[in-house]
Amino acid sequence: GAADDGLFQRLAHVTLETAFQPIVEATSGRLAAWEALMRNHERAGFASPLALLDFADSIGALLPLEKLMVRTALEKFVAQPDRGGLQLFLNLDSRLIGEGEGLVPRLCDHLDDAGLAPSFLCFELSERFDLTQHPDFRPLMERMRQAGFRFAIDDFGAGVGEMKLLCDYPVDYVKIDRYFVSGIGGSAPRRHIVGNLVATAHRLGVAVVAEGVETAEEAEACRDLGVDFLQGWFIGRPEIEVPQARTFSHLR
Ligand code: G
Ligand code: G
Ligand code: MN
Ligand code: NA
Repeated sequence: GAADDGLFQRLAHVTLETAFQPIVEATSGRLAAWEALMRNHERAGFASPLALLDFADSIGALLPLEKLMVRTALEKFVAQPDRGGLQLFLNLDSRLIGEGEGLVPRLCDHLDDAGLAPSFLCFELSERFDLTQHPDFRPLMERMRQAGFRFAIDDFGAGVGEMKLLCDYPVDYVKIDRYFVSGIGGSAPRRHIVGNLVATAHRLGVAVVAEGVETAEEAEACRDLGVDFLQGWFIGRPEIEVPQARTFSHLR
């Protein structure tokens, strides 16, 4: 319809950018990883990557959009001289991880070209796609983890299904939703919930990332509770510029 025509016009103006946001080791402040976040040029004006992704999905263009996004992210990252030991976290739509056209083999090729091992990539699983409804996904994840890829549960606690994922899916990280991090220093419920999640995750051999850390107080509370990694505006905002390996000394 007319509204769609307008969207098509806007899609013609989309210029994809990749923003990178740092993830640091909670105790040392050492840079551990970057999360790649899709951005688009303001002339296209999709307010959020989700709006752009939903539209691409509605016209059957989700796969090419995400492939372009991954390629852009990898190219930017690989241009870095100082990338040793760092990981890249990706928010790929889980349907594409499992699809038949070979996103994963392609990824392996890209990584190979760049001299990177699969363990360099960590896929963030989100509730937007209910993995538990797709029995093929878990064996795929197991194969991918054996190949070295990593998985994280994104926005942990914000939805309803994450506990099931933690129970039955082979993940490497849980990323605690910022709802539980915001004001954690002054919130006994948050401290109990995060403390218990850390204990549970560690027993399962899973590392914990706190998302949305906006203040020094929140960073300190998370660290005191045994959270392994910190991410949020206090550490660093998502930035379009090519990432540099740095130490985040204001954390110590
Ligand atoms: O960065 P921002 O807060 O605007 O991101 C909004 C949402 O879009 C987040 O939930 C994030 O996980 C998701 N997102 C960001 N980049 C990508 C991407 O490349 N692919 C997919 N599928 N989701 C993304
Ligand atoms: O769903 P996902 O966790 O991938 O979404 C990540 C989004 O959260 C990013 O788009 C980013 O812009 C946003 N974000 C990252 N750090 C912070 C923060 O410290 N505070 C707030 N309010 N948003 C953040
Ligand atoms: Mn994410
Ligand atoms: Na998240």
